[in-house]
Amino acid sequence: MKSTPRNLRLHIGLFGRRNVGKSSLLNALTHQDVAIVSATPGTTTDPVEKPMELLPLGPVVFIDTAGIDDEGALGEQRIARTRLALDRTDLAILVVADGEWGTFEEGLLEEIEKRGLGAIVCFSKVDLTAPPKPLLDRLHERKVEVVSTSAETGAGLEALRAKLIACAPVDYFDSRRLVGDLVETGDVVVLVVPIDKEAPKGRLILPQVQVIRDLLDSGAVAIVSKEDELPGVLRKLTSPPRLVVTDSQAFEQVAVDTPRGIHLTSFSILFSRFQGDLAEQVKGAAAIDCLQDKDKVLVAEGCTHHPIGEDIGRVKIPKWLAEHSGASLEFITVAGREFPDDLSPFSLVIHCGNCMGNRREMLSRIMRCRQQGVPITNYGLAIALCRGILKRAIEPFPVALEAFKAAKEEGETCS
Ligand SMILES: Nc1nc2c(ncn2[C@@H]2O[C@H](COP(=O)(O)OP(=O)(O)OP(=O)(O)O)[C@@H](O)[C@H]2O)c(=O)[nH]1
Ligand SMILES: [Mg+2]
Repeated sequence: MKSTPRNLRLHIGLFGRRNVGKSSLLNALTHQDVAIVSATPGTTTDPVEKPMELLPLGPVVFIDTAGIDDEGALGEQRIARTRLALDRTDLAILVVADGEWGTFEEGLLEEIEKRGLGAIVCFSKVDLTAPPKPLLDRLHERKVEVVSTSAETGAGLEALRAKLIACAPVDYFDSRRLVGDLVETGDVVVLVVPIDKEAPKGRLILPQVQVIRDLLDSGAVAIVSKEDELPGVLRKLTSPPRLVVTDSQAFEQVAVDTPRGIHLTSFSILFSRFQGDLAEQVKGAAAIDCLQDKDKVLVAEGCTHHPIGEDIGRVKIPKWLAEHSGASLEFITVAGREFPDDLSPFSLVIHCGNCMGNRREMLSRIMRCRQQGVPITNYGLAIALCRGILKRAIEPFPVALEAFKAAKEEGETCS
């Protein structure tokens, strides 16, 4: 799989005075020692760029800048370089420590807003000092997004992640590819589409159409086949296809008919990656193996009228889950905009593929689950897990495969 080009990554800039904890915040958010931290003001002298996967947003670049309240000639050069970093920024975090807010912060916030960038004011080091109430009120009145964090204790980091989702520019969510980034011009991809009684009359469903369109946009060739015809299609091809994508419900048969050397995945997995967070939702699928009697499972449908057969969320998934887990489970279904704030009663959330929905909303839901420690997966991933084929279906996505293996190891004790 090709990595995401830098220009498609969301660029998140960390700005603020010297020593306010910008580099510490970056390290805490990413769980890595990416940037040098010290008590000496002016530690970061040049902007540092770090491309990475920030769950659940996806590929981002963090720009850790030099603190810009410097004086003198050297300070001016630093200020100039830090301002240049604003040019590459999609979303700015303005870090403030000790409630210190003056013309410097005002100027920076104005500049960020003037450029039409998303802005989050982050009060850092809250383990030492709480942000002053009058300042909080003022920022609130101006509708500025505010969050309080401590890199030391980890407080507020999840809230900051949630704000990053809420404030990321719309085009970031539109720039992702469904499947086109997995193929090259001329590649052949076989799509397996069962035509059963649930298939709508006379047409394909939207996720299938979107996959075909995205393949065409990449110059790839899409062959569409029912599951019974797949072995014949594979025999007729002079070289193996780049990828086979199947409807989750036909996965078992398709897995048998597709030789091991060929990458195989499902429409739901492509949609989890495109609309949600595949690694997180794969971890959620692994949690199915930990379900116990009397556990409550929330089934969330994005549409009030689900296009793929009425009963998948209400009948089939509950049946398969009960069969697989052997537990007597209680299912609660919600649809459309409805999604509970309090997820604590639930042991698992199973969401539809969200093919009609918006990614920001899906990520916010995933985020809410993460914050409350409730695993979340989607229909197709849950089906694949119940049928023992999830691992193969995520082989084309190494990050998700690693997340799954780690979750399975962790879940062995099901604590
Ligand atoms: N108690 C506490 N100390 C913190 C926190 N975050 C950072 N610090 C300390 O504050 C000092 C400065 O942190 P840095 O992360 O280097 O700050 P910076 O904004 O990157 O500084 P420059 O690169 O010099 O502009 C270090 O001594 C950190 O250990 C926090 O949340 N709590
Ligand atoms: Mg620094």
